[in-house]
Amino acid sequence: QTFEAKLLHIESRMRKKSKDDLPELEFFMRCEVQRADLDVFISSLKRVAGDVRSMPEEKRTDLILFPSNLTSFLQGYDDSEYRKRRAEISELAFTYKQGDPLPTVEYTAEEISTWRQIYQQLRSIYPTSACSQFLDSLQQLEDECGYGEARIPQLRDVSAFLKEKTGFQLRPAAGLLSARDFLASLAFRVFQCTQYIRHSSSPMHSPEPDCCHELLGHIPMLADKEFAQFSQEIGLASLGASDDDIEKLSTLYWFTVEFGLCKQNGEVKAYGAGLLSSYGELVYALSNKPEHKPFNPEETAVQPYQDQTYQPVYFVSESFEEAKLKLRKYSANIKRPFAVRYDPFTCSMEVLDHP
Ligand code: HBI
Ligand code: NLE
Ligand code: FE
Repeated sequence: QTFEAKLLHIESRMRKKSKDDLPELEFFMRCEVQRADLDVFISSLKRVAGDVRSMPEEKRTDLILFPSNLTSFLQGYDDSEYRKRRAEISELAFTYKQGDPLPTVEYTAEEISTWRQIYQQLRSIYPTSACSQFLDSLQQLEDECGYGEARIPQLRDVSAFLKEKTGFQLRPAAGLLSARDFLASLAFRVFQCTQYIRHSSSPMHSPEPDCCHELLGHIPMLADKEFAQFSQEIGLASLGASDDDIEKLSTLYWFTVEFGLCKQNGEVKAYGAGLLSSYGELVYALSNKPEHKPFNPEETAVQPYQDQTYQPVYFVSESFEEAKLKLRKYSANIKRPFAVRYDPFTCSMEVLDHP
């Protein structure tokens, strides 16, 4: 029996049936089929998959799901308590499904004390180190979204704030995702955030993302319209790109969104999230120790980078406007099998003809 089915989305993840089982690969798909073909469709899937389940009718939504297959997580910390806590918080992200309310975490006194220390130190140097867009957004987050040294803001509140400002929404992530998955979600104005906090022994720099990095580094920047647009455009450029191009876009992302510097009133300021969440690297990046080069996508995209310690080189943009225009020109030359246009009203992609 033949019929037509349109695959609208596919997402894979590792999932355990119960706590002590080995994780199995699970696929989550959204398809469009004629109602009359539905039973045949499901039974043909059953021939190739171990276990097929469909969503109950009332839970079927038109929301697009995002990939979240993890490449690596957990630094080799020697602290079993800490590892246990990380696993517990990561589990919230593993079991999260698109459309669920964002999970909240009750942070411990020790975790809040790490946050407080980071907040105090960074807050004192932001006025002289951070770009003006960051400072404006941080002020708003402090006024309207509970930011401050006393408590760690919850993703749920922050996501609602961002949605209002720039349409960005958050999704919990258990750790580092593959570059392709991470960039793809940016195309839909979805930002994947970790929820655990770095180990209390290294508050001033962590090689991995943690909630301090997401909340202090990324969120204030994503609340800026121009920057949100810039971030989404890197994501859009990644859709359908080859592995080589993903590697380049990922490097561009690294030297802009994570470690970018920009000029403001003749001074160099930080806008990269990896700098704005690390007191150690923020001070270092703006000192005369590292090299500063002008941002130029062709050159930046192939610059080797450091992901365990401070960068030897940073790229300086004249403005976000300039960075965006240069990135657009760069992206236009990426070869891909299809072109897409984002529809902000339905939050979905429209696939255009072959370019
Ligand atoms: N995953 N959760 C998470 N957070 C990131 O910032 C992140 C990632 N995966 C890949 C990645 N960043 C980098 O490769 C970017 O250069 C895309
Ligand atoms: N180095 C950053 C920090 O300490 O907050 C995190 C960078 C994540 C890519
Ligand atoms: Fe980051």
